[in-house]
Amino acid sequence: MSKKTIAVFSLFIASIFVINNIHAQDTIALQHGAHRIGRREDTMMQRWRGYGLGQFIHFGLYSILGGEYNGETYNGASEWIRSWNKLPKNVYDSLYKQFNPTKFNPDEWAAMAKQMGVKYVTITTRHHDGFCLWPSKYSDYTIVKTPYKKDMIGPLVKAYNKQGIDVYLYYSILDWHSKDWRDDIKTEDDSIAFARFKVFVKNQLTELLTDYPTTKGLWFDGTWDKSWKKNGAFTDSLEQYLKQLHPGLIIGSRFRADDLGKRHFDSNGRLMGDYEQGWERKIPENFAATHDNDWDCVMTFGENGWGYQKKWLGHWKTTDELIEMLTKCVSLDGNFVLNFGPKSDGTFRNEEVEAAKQIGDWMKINSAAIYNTRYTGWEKQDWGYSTISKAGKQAYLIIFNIPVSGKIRVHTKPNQDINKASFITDTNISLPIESVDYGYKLISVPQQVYKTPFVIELNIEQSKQKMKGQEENKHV
Ligand code: H79
Repeated sequence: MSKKTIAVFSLFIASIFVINNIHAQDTIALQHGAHRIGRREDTMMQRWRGYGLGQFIHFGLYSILGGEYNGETYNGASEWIRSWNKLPKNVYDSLYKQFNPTKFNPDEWAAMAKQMGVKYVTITTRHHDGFCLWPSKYSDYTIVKTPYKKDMIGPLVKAYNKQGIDVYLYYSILDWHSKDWRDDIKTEDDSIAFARFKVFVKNQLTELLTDYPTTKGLWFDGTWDKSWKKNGAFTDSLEQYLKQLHPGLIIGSRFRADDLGKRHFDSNGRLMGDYEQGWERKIPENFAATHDNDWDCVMTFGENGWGYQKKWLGHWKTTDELIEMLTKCVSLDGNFVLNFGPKSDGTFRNEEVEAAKQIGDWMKINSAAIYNTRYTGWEKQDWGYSTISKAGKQAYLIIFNIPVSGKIRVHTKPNQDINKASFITDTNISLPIESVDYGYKLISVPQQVYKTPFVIELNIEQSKQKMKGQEENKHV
């Protein structure tokens, strides 16, 4: 061996030693931690990333009560009413005998979603009460036992798909109805019962993916209990099994636990799942808070409560508030998913119908700012939020707070210049652009009363060099 070969070989050995050491210092050895670092980049996940707007549907036995029992209103979320001690459990567990959504029309549901501009829908196949909206052969607590009798999931999947909307199935791991479900495993009996429950869950999930093959992903819930967290190896193998069964399947981070029972992020802080699924009724404050992960935010119209609620307790969000939330999510690389809780007859409350229509009317004009756009990386300004097309040629300023000056201040990245600014509603008319110190651009809009959030479209020119006047805003 020549001296040179020995030197190269020694360097190689040394580098392996260093790499291993870095890992040894940084990481906890895990068999069931994250299996991927960074985002999933396949076609299905890119499609997911481009959705922008989604719809959530909560429909089940709780829709009958609408958050009330015996003339009293339950103070919690309506789909949690079974856990209220003023409602006898056997009363809830007999509700299936009157579940009969005779006015349920899947084509109407899908048409409403299409008009609203949603690209994907997540439907509760089974909430925490364990009641199944599809005729599962593994359960005796399903739609088949109700006066309605017919499958609801199949027709919904078909109707939404016909409108070009992707379907995701919500499935809660919690099961208040099952004799085998446990919130913790403390005894041998618990262990035996929960082993049966795990087989049941695997069977039901296999059944759902087999019976509804166009399903794009599963939205899991109720995975926070100790029983599930103590089963990291099982949850990992189940996720891998589901993905093999259904290539391309999308599963968020609210599903499995690692070796040490950590959820969402493993014990080394790495995301487990295809996107971060922790943003329930809340939105990241800024891009740093997303840790550069894919994510979606699921949101209610009211303060809390996902199933139909007869009386609304607290604030009901206006269309402009919802559009602002949608825009904020998309500007931070997330999707916004708005929840609907249909009434037990299968129709939607008027407020939801009206809001869906208004959002759809806005989307018809402005959806280029929402679909297939991403985080601009630009300095956040007080007037609203910015998004940019995948190819980076068009950027969008979604304006909620118009400055008194009528000047919209923008700071692009150093290699981006703005060729043209116009209202998205009329790209033939150019708005004046003025370059000022420290790389800012001021876009002037007519000073008038704007009644709805509006969008300014920018044509962006990308260059390898810094544009003139875009030096960093350094302190002197
Ligand atoms: O389906 C909707 C809600 O019913 C469901 N997720 C949305 C999409 C949901 N269930 N529970 N939660 C949301 C909040 C969970 C709260 C928790 Fe706890 C606090 C879980 C663990 C601590 C509630 C209190 C459950 C156990 C103790």
